Amino acid sequence: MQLDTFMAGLERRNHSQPEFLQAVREVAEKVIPYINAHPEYEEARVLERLAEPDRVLMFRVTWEDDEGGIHVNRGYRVQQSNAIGPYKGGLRFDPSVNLGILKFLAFEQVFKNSLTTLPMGGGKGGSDFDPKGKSDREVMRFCQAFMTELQRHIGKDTDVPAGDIGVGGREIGYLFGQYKRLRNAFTGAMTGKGAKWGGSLIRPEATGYGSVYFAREMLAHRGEEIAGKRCLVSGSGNVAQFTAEKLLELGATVLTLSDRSGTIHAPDGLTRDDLSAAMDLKNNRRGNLEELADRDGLEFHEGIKPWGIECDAAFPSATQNEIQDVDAKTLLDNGCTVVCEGANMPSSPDAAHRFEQAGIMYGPGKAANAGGVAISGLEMTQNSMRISWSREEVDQRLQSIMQSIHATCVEYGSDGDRVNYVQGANVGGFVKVADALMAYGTM
Ligand code: NDP
Ligand code: 2IT
Repeated sequence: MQLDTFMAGLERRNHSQPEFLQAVREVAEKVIPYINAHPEYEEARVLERLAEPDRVLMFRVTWEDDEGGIHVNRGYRVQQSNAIGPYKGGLRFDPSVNLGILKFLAFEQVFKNSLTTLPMGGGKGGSDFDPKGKSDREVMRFCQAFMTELQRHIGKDTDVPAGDIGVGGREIGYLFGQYKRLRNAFTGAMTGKGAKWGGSLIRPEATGYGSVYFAREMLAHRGEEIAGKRCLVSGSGNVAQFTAEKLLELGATVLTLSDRSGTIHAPDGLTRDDLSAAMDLKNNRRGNLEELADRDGLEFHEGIKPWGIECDAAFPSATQNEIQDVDAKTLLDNGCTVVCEGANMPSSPDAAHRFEQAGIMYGPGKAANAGGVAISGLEMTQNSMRISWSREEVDQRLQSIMQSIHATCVEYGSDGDRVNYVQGANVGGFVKVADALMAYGTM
């Protein structure tokens, strides 16, 4: 099997979806050599099948603003693969959302969910709705309209959505409330629910904490520790906040947070108070980070990303392609030896290749940020059992899942005394799903 031939076919059918093509190419680069060593996968066309979603749902969402104006948005759910469990993955509400972006995210999710060790297939959905500047009641009406259509396609054993960019606890509440009402059933058909209404403790923290646990594993494998490391964090949403929180707890220095307006830089490191102020600003007041510029010890750099600041470790936790090749070069020139992806596909292809070639500890998103969906999987378990585990129990399970993802990366990605985590995560995630497809025969 040839990478170029495979990609040429894919490009013909998906030419207007650059992010999807980027995500598939990254997997194919690592998986095709493995397939060539195991020809049964090639004969069964396993990679071709995985690159074509099981189905794509697209629908109109009509909702009314506070002044009575009518708005039309587009809703999506990409059900990529249920080979090893119900479709599972988040919903993204952002004006940039289109089919190609959701297909990239759904494709990534298949491999990520496989790595978690839990029985979850892959999916993703969302809308081009922009929650920014909308009142709570407008967001509620949008979520209710969105779920009025989506509810017929999801369910606890079918497809279990959760949050992503622009979808947090508030949105999950409105979405799940409408699901429950229309189906007259309280089931675990969504995750990320509030702890008082079926959610799991630690789910809000899980992606960020998990990302730091993964960095800790990469460092431990080289006999290093996270305490004392100077870290850049991008984003200031769910993933970034709890990445920063865990880094502070483990004795690292957090130099930055960022958002669409720019970067907050704390040359001596963010304090816990700074982080609390950022959380209050982003979660309760939904403002921009520049509002923190007048706090002691903080500088605000408008329109700038964090990557130019000297650091030991980078935790990109905002969005796709936020690290371009020039940023990767700067990070490496400045001595950065850890890149741990809290976001999905935050490194451009050139940037990712540069990190791989430099042999640094580069944890790709599908391994490093799998802690969020892993705890979603545990939320599904707790819902099915109708029990709730304690914080300690869930956190312990999160740590051991991140350890086992690291071990899978070592198993499939060892290269001399180094680990190529891109190779390890892609091949390690692929094998389980591929073997399931083989077991089912032609379908
Ligand atoms: P949030 O909506 O909570 O936060 C997103 C953050 O990233 C915000 O600070 C936002 O800025 C910033 N951001 C978004 N788009 C851009 C952009 N185009 N340019 C600059 N900054 C941007 O989302 P999450 O924290 O949940 O998600 C962040 C990333 O992590 C995404 O890639 C997501 O797919 C991934 N992820 C999320 C998981 C989860 O459980 N939530 C699990 C695994 C991965 P602003 O505040 O200005 O809007
Ligand atoms: O990208 C992701 O893994 C998520 N947004 C979380 C998905 C989930 O189902 O918890």
